[in-house]
Amino acid sequence: MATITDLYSRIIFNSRGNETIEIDVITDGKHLGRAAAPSGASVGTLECRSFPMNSPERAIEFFEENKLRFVGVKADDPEALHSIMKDVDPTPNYSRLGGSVAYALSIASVDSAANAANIPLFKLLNKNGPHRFPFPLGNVLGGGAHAGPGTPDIQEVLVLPIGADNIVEALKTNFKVHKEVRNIIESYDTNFTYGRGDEGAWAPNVTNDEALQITERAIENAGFKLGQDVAMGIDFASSSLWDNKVKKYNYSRKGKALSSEEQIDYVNNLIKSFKLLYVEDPVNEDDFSGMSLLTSANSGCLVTGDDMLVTNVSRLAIASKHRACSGAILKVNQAGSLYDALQFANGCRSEGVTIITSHRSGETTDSHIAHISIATGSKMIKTGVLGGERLAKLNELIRIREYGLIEGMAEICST
Ligand code: 2PG
Ligand code: MG
Repeated sequence: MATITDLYSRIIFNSRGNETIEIDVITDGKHLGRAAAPSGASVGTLECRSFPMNSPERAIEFFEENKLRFVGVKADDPEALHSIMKDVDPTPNYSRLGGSVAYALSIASVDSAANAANIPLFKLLNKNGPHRFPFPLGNVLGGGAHAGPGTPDIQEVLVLPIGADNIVEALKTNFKVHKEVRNIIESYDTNFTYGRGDEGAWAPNVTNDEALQITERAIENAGFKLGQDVAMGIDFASSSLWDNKVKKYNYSRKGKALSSEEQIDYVNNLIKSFKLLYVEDPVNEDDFSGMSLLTSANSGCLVTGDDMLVTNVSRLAIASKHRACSGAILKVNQAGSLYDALQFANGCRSEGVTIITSHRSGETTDSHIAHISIATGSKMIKTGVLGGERLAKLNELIRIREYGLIEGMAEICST
């Protein structure tokens, strides 16, 4: 059983060129575990605080002052680590320690324990399985908080290779559609310069509806059948569109505003028109009733909470009461420590809510979420299509094949 003997921290840079925290955990004097925290651009109000006083430097200082408290802890025990973190910082949102430290420390710790035991991380986190590959949910065209003016208000148009038999085929499918999307964009946006947003999705000057039409055509042009080989999804990131003063969704880039009822009609129509298998945050983060209407009307579509649930068990409890979500995004850094996120995953499983493990728009080249997605029984992993920091996770899934421990892809259509 690996015991923590040394800890080191530093500031490194993420894919947006912003500062983030990286932590090294050493167990038994020799086994290195390392993790760095990601960060979001469309951030849920109730996510934990990334850094104390918004300062990565302050986060490092505070960690260094307190790090000896973690020496001697069993590195494979996320709960033990969590209880010391809570002792050091009893605030509910990690406002003293910083969610980035909670993230990096808790993941570096299990990373080190897995190295010490010479087993893959997913196996350390979930010994008995079942272990299945998640389907990669790929962002092919986007706008919103992840791209500049002129791009769609909708944050992400996503593709899901539901016909793929294995992870390599699934990844190839997403790459093919992503390439084809670029070809089709050229006929819509004649000034298109192949610009891409924070997550590697194309960022053209097109309307929301055009973005969806382009993706639908790209799927067909790439030789796939919509709804059979490849399904489409949308992350509306609606809280970024919601104007609480006038109680409307502000599609400002396209010059319109929708009431709550109109937004629900719009989403329902899109689900039907594009056979969407997945919609994320289709209404603002506090509209549990609106979400519930969408969930009950669309049994074939995963109506998923991201900013609504913020990987938080109390939010999941409210959502469950309303039967608001059939899917839940799991982002460890929204919750703080790995233990918090694993508790959330347990809650989702007992409520029958499908888990989708997700990256953030600001990422590092860490690949741990590939393992976390398998360990939590996630049906999908949402981690983009292109960009080094996205491929780090996708390529790790390919390496995981070599352990021979995993039998196949998750079952997607369980809604
Ligand atoms: C989201 C994420 C990832 P961000 O909204 O789902 O795609 O974006 O990390 O900016 O919150
Ligand atoms: Mg989201």
